[in-house]
Amino acid sequence: MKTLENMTTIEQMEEVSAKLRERACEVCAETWEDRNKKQSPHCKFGEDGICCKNCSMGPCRITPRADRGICGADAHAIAGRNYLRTVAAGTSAHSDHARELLHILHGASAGGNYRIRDEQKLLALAKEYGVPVEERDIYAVAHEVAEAGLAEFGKTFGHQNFIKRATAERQRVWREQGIEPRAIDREIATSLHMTHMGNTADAEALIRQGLRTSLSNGWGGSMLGTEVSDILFGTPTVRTTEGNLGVLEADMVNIVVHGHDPAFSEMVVAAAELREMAEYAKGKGARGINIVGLCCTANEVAMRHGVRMAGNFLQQENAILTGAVEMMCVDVQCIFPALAPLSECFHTKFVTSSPIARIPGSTYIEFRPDTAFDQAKELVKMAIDNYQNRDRDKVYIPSAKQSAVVGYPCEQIIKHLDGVANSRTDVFGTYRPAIDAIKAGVLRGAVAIVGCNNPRVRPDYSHFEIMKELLKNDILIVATGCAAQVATKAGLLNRDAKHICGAGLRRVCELVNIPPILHMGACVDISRMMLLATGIARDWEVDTTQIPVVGCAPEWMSEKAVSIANYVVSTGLDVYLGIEPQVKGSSQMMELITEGTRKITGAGYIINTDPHELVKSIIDGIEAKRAALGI
Ligand code: BF8
Ligand code: SF4
Repeated sequence: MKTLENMTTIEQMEEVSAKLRERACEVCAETWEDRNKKQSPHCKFGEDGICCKNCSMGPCRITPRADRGICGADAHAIAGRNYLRTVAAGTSAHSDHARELLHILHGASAGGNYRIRDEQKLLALAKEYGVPVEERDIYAVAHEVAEAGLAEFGKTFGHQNFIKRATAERQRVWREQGIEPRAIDREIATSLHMTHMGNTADAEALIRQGLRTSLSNGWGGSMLGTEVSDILFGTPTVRTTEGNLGVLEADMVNIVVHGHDPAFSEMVVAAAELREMAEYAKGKGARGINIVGLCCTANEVAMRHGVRMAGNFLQQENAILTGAVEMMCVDVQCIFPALAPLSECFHTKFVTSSPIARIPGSTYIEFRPDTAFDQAKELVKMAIDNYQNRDRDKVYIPSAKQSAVVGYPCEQIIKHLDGVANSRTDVFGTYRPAIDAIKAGVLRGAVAIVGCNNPRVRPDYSHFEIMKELLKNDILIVATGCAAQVATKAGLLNRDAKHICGAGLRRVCELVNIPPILHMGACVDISRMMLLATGIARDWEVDTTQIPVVGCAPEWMSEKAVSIANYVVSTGLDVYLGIEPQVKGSSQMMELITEGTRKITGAGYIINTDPHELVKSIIDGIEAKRAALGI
């Protein structure tokens, strides 16, 4: 029987990082640790959100001597505007990712680079959009669905289509509170307009627009991104894979795909799997091609192909520091510009592919849907050719890796639950078995752990501590993004991890044959979590805000994370944050994000930078929800 001893601890992960950092010194390279030191202490005005440079009379900063900017904007207006701009930027990133995918769907064809992999999902979406399907070619349907999806970005009137998927109560709340999301681009533009010099100075109005904009992400852009990825590349299914830097191979051509948009990585993975490429690699003295993922791309390709995962956000430099990576190819988001100079210290080719993420010092090969597969083959060949340039003396591949079970979109969760209740025909396709387990107290509730890692706290540590404690307390975890990668590296996505769970959760894991942390995908897939919470609430016949399910981002850092946190709160789920949002300089904003939103959506943030205190408040929060439901 395995125990926690079989897990990889944070100390062990840190030991590996320290060794790799030493190597960085040897090759005169910098890492985020070095740059973090130089940036510390951080600018207090920025940290508190009270620096405004929205016009060139500024920048203006709020100090004890100056309680208003030149135009008269106070700390609340400035912090509120900065916060709303953050939500808008995060919304734009997720939504633009979806837009790219919709264009690819629009160009998909039977003989082309991109094809339909999940017809059922496409037909279901067509039905939702009112696109006729009878006696039509599947690609004609796909193109019309893509047009309908693209229309969500700039629709002249009305609201996001997917909000109809929410509970009736949620829809009522959004309508009555005036935060139903309109066109995605409109919400982003409105946010930028409201925060332009001389416009909104009222913190609550800025918060409300933040909620509305975020809803156009969670129940708009992100949800579209997930739907279209599933249609084009297949809805993920349960697979076993491995994670951490030990997945790099000493005698193979190592290619790392990093970023977010699966349109790129899918092609590179497909090209790397070609027999001709394997033969070519052998001809160059390698045992074969080893393709691995980083960050959210890792989650995407692991869930759909079982591709192994090299690590999360703060591990991106470590991958190159192994000296064993022939090529790192990236698309968009969460890519350190530092990878370019770092790659130059090794033989690694650093390839950028999107006009959205241009990085000096990289090899830029713009990826185009019509030539995607040929371009991917060229890239793989380029990586193979680079194998001979690897300096064996510079190679250090840490041995640490863990096996992981991944690929639990809502469809798979339901399927597994059905397995438990297969003798009861009345529960087919529902979350009722999970609800029964929660009602009986076998499971106390569920937490969605999401987000990045962040040098502001000990990286990965908060995730790990919170996860262990929740599992011990019979709380099921669903995870995405870099949080899911922490669980992978630690070994918590292993079915054997049930042994560190409380008796109730362990029993459920055994019965359903699942790990105690369900990997639901990339950050864009937090939309899946919204549908999961909605499905549970619906089958329970309550609203999402009542169920003992919450969100937690222990080490978040990106603008996308702020947009996500806002749509999770808008969906009625409390969000527990381990990093403080940059609004501390405004008492009104602090009140609004923790309490004020409760009056609007029924949920808010609970912030605590101590992971042990944070997890205690999560457990208390879940127990309070249970008590309110009378269970
Ligand atoms: O979208 S968790 S560091 S990789 S932002 Fe980025 Fe954060 Fe990782 Fe994915 Ni999400
Ligand atoms: Fe200063 Fe107002 Fe201009 Fe901001 S908008 S920089 S507070 S004058």
